[in-house]
Amino acid sequence: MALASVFLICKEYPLDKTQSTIAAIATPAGSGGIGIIKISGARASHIGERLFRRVHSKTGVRASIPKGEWETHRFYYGHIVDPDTGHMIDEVMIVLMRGPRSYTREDVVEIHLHSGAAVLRAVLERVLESGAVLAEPGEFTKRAFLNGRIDLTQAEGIIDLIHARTDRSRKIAAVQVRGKMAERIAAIRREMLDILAELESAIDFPDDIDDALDFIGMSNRLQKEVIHPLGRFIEHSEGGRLLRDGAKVIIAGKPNVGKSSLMNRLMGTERAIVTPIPGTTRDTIEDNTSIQGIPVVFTDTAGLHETRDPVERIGVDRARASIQDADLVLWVTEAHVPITNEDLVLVEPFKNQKIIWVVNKSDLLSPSDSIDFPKRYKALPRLLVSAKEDVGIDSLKNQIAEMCVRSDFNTENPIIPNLRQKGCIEAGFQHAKAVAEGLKTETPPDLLTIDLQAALDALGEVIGITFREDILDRVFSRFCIGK
Ligand SMILES: Nc1nc2c(ncn2[C@@H]2O[C@H](COP(=O)(O)OP(=O)(O)O)[C@@H](O)[C@H]2O)c(=O)[nH]1
Ligand SMILES: [Mg+2]
Repeated sequence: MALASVFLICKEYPLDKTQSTIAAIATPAGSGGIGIIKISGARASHIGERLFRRVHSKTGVRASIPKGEWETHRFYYGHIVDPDTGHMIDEVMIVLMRGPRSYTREDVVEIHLHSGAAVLRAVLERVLESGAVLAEPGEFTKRAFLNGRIDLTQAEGIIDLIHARTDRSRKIAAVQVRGKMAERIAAIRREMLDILAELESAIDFPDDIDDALDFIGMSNRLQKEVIHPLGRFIEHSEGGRLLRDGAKVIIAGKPNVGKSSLMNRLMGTERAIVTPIPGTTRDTIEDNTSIQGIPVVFTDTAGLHETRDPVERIGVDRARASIQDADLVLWVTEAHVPITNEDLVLVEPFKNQKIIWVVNKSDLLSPSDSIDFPKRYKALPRLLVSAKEDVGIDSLKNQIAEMCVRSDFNTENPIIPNLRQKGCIEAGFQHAKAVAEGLKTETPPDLLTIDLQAALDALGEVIGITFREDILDRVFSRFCIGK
């Protein structure tokens, strides 16, 4: 049994013991307080020994640490030297983390230097000369995955954590890094494996099928323990995408209604140019911000109208295109100008999208005025604001946040699949549904096991029990070098 499981691990995590030792600068480019060079692999400690000299604090005597005397997880103070000349390159702290107690589970050496491009480059060159190769983007994390320290969802969580722009996105990523997603998927798979075992025993002992198999019970179990939770994952992934990538909110309307002014108000900057001249904004302008912890990408667009000016026409076409793939459209009109048929013609093509009708320039409305709103658009959420006087902008932000993320969306302890994971989960969901249907109609067990196995494989791909090399490449290429 022990031997069999070892074999399984080797098959699933093809570990090449001869694989190269990798190195990279792990801190961002530019000058900073410190810069870190990270080395991982079998030659890491050898490289450390070759380049590092300990400096005795009292006598100032410099000496390399004898082979085998490096204590793991301990910082040493000293110099990195050019091994050919013995000249000091930088004053450093160095630490060796012997595998498997390291990020990659291999021996890892970190050199903490005085940052600065020239110093870092000089030391990295010596490290490479000493037998390391330059790491590819995400290669340290890829090794952590291949060596079984983390599963694929944790690796993806690490990327999301690095890229998280808001507190909510950070929390979602942290849940993945802790392995919560993998735990849930593994629990669902265990349930499926139980059912698979029952079906298989029925195939092995066909005479006992009627006595042994509780088709309806199995179908119910599948529904409750597998199909339902997978369905919840799929439902949540849309909210997750918004929290990860940011909601695309497009500000659109006729020329001169105050779109650019509104953009500036929502961003809190003077990003877009505002003038009384219609047609000032000719191209779309994009900027990132966050509202109540939700990352939002606002796009200001050229005013929609018929125009013969070719440059303006391109702007108008772009505006229309970005409206099409918006998560939310802020349709802006003016409070003191009656809504006309032209407005309705313009808004018609995207009436099926999420829209907030923003009635701007409320400051030009006298208290006795009322806005005559077209009947068929009365159901749309609408708000009266003044971009100029900063009136109603907070309510607008609340409305935007509410419409971007569903209110029943629990961001306290969220497990939300990303697009890749969602694809695998959907495949697992469909196969599991086919099995549940088949169980109800007493389909022969051998046919059911095919679908069940396909569902298991799809879920295995989520956590990386089964994986394809091209998928791994795609996942890890999203990292920066040095992670
Ligand atoms: N009175 C008033 N004028 C505004 C308001 N918002 C924008 N404007 C003015 O309307 C004109 C056009 O504004 P702009 O933001 O460039 O509109 P856009 O063409 O839709 O981008 C400028 O003169 C702005 O100062 C508002 O809330 N109240
Ligand atoms: Mg404008």
